[in-house]
Amino acid sequence: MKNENDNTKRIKKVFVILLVIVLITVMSSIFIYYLWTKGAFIPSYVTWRNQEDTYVIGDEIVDFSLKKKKLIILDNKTEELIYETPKEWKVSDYFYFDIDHDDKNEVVMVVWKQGSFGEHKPFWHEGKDNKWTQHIFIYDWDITRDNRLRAIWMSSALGINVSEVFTDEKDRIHLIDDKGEETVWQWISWGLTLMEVIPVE
Ligand SMILES: [Ca+2]
Repeated sequence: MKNENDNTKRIKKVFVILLVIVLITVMSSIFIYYLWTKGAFIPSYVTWRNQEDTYVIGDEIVDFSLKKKKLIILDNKTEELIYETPKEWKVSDYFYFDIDHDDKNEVVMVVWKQGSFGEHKPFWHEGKDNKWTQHIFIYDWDITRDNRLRAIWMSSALGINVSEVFTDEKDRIHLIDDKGEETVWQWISWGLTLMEVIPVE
């Protein structure tokens, strides 16, 4: 009789443990799904580029390095750090070309960051703005600044699931989204303007 009681107790114990495991798994899954729907994770379709380039800009020679989602710029001779992207940013790609046709190259970054509103969060948006969104930031090279970069155009959240970015001979930017649709953007008078949508074939 005692053995039977012991067995029943053991079965009950195992059942309770299993029930707790199942509950924890279900609750965790629901929580992770909730975070995912709120944009708390960077999607897997993003192509993260690693690249190193050396540029002669005016009298300076500088090394650009995009590694582990961070862009840094070093003085080529002294190896002194000139610029690094804030740790809150994830840089998927960058370009150095004349996007605004003024015969000087700009630094163009494709950046993932949390909080698309920045300083300008609307009053009706409650809670922390921690959704990951993609942005294109464009900078002039400004010798008067210690970190050389002077922002000239900072996009708000692109609203496109950008997987890949490239430029063309007309100094336009092509964005490929997660479905393969391509959009072509060009600097016309101020900022980037959508010029063309090339649907998936
Ligand atoms: Ca330019």
